[in-house]
This record gives sequence, C-alpha cells and structure tokens, in this order.
Amino acid sequence: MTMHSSKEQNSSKQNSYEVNFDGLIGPSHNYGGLSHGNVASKSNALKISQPRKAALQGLEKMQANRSFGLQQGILLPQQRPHLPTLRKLGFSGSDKSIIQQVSNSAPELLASCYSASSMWTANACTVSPSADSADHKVHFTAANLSSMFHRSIEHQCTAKLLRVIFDNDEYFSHHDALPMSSQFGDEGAANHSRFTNSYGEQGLQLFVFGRYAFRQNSVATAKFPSRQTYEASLAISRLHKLDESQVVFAQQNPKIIDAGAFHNDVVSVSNLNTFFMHEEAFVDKAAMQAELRQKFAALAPGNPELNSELNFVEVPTDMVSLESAVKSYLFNSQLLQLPNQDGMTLVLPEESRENAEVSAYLEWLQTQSTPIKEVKFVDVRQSMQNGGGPACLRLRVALTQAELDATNSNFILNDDRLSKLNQWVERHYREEITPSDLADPALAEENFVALDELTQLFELGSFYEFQQ
Ligand code: SUG
Repeated sequence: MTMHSSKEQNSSKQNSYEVNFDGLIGPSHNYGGLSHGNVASKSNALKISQPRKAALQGLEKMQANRSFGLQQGILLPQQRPHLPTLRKLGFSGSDKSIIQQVSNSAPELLASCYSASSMWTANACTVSPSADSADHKVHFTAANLSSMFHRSIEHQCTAKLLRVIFDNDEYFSHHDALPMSSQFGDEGAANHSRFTNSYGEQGLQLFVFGRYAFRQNSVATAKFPSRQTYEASLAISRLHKLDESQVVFAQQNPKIIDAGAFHNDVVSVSNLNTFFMHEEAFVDKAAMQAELRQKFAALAPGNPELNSELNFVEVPTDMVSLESAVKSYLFNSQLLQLPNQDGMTLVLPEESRENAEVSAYLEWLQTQSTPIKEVKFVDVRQSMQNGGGPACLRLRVALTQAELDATNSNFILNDDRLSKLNQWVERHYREEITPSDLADPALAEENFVALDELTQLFELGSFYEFQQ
C-alpha cells in the first residue's frame, strides 16, 4: 500500500468522495414488530417477509448508485439468530434446544435475536471525515442503539467490521459504542448531517438529538421514545476531536417524534451545502438555521473559491403533512451529487411517488430554483415495511483518495462482487419467512451456512461467533 504524508492527506486539491456503504440485507429479514415508535414496524408486525426479494432489492439499489458513477461500499449482515445473547439471558444447551426453549417461553426474545436490523447502516455508527477532526483522521463511533433491545446487540459486531474495513491507524480512528445507558442513547449517522462545499473540505457537523438526559424541564415526547440524547451527541463530538466552531446541536421536535419520526433522517436529509427538511422538524428552527449559517460562513473566511451560503429547502406542512412525510419517507432519501451534473438528485422510495401530496410536492419542487434538480425512485419495499428507506440503508463515509486507497477494497463494490452476491442470495435465502418459521432450528442452520460462505467471499476468516 502507498503511504501518504499527512500534509498530502489534508490537501484540498486531492480528490474526495462520499462513499455510501449500504447494508447487505441478511437472510433472516422478518417483521418482528420490535420498534415502538416506528409506525411501519408496528403496522407490519408478524406479516410474512420475503428475505430473498429484500436482499435483491438492496443489491439493485447499490447497483443503481454505481451506475450513476458513484463509489459504492457494502457492510455485511450480522450473525442471526444471535445465540450468544440468548445464552447471556440464561438459556443453555445445544443451539437447537435453545431455539426450542426460547420459542416456547419467550418468542419476543427469539424475534429480537433474529432481527436483520443491521441492514440499516445509517444507524451503524457516526462518521466524522478527516478534514474536520483535529488529528486529521476519519473517526468512527459505533452506535450503541441502546433504546431497542434487538438493536442494542449490533454494536460489537459493527465495531469489529468497521475495524476490518478501515484497518489503518494512519488514516482511521475507531471508538467503541458509548456506555449502554438510556442517558447515552445513540443512533448513529441517522441523526447526524454534515455541510461542506466539497467532501474533502472542512465541514460543519449538525448533531440532532431527541432529548436532554440530565436537564430538567426540557421539552419531551408524550407518546414515543426519543432515542438520541444530547449527552450522547456531545460525547461523540468530543471523541471525534471536533472544534466547537464546527458543530451545531439541535433538538428534534418531540411532536414529530410522536408522529413517527424516530430518527431525524425521517424528516430531513443533507448533502454538501444543502439541507432538505420539513419545516416542523426542529424545536427551534430559526436558531438552528442562524447558527448553521453563521458557522458555515466562518469555515473558510476570505477564501473566494468557496461558497459561504447554505441552502435550506424547507417543506411546509400545508404542502406535506407530518403524516404524509412519515408514511412516504420523502426525506429518507439519498440527496446525491452525481459526477458531471450541475444540480443534485434526490433518490426517493417508491412510496413517495404513490403519496398524492408528496408527489404533487415533488412536481412543484422541480419547477423551483433550488439545488435539487432531479428526482429518481427506488424500490426497497421489503425494508420500508420495517421503517427503513433508502437513506436508512446507507452509511455515508467521506473519504479522500488516499483514505479510499487505504480502505479494504473487498468492501467497495465492483461488477464481479455484485454478481457473486446476487448468486449467493439466490442460493441461500428463503423466499418467505413467517413468524413461526423462527422456531425452526433449520432456519438458524441455513443462515449460518450462508454467512460462512459470505466470510469466504469477503476473505474475512472466522469473523462470526458461530465460526469460532
Ligand atoms: O430502528 N426498524 C428500524 C428501522 C431503522 C431505520 N433507520 C433509519 N431511520 N436510519 C428501527 O426502528 C424494525 C424491526 C422489526 O420490527 O422487525 C426495526 O428495527
């Protein structure tokens, strides 16, 4: 591998990329109804899932991004069922006997340990690019996901995988998840945005939280949990060595969490110098926008090459109600800068085309003078039925050329790997999973065979616990 000096690394003249790392949807994809406050997860609880279709939809989305000329990365599914968690909870004996005991006495625990929820990689971790950090490294903090039991068991495997993919101390710095307590609830990049003029330039990071953990009398939700705390966001900004002048903290509107926006990426999405957001997304929108504008303009004073203006594209409630925003996942889209194109492209879930209010809004948006010039739609319905849209399925990692070169290239997709993955899915995934299928030890066995083969495809060795 070529070594680069840190001077070269920081050069703004270097090429830089936003690489989307999508989650490969695992073979146990099912509808467990596990996420309180996530309307789709609850309303599709215990429906029959289609794991093969789900994974193929995910791969097609990744291929579409590649066809736009973008670099596309991939993160792997986790070991499910996660029997080590069930053993921790007191179940013992052979794998088969544990599955039988749990399905008889605690089916909700079996569903939790079977969830393929690591597919939503926007919740895998928070990433800060090297241009922003005092030590000029890319920082990763695995999200503890402590609010939902089925998600709280993801972070160890996530952190391990990130260390395999970004395995170079010169460029990358890894942090384990924050302490597992409700005061430090952290949901990763789904509540984090970054504004910049170009991915390799210094940027401004926006940390969005749902509640304060230690402050009395702060505004709070009435119905659904606020998963991210201010204290967690603050800790991550410290870990990532970000300067105060480059961060803004803003509280998500509790009303909108109670309407089903359990993560901020359900009501806003950013790219470069543009913020596409619902007008009711934040508690104090005016203060947040003023601070963002002021800090963004101060990033590069006196550099005439840089634009110091931020663009806010706000969607008013009288054009798109909160209910339509949550149902259609209008904002859970990928806002992309495609190579050799002037404006930005918004890649939305099909569901937003089918919502009359949202589709009328999108028509109108394209007649307006904003950075968003084009809309495209993607079919990720299997994931959507668990509350995961196009933006949930991807983790954005801004990398310089040198950092991309230092990234494990097995995890950057090419034609060959995509075709192998499609074949792997066809070979191993069930067409359907019903809730009662989780009780069948043969399903666990099949999943392990599939994952074992996957580790060979990615040259990972004995990565999963069942292989050790
Ligand atoms: O955490 N759904 C996920 C969806 C995550 C969406 N991610 C972002 N918005 N970035 C969640 O609620 C449902 C699983 C089930 O019910 O089977 C679930 O975990």
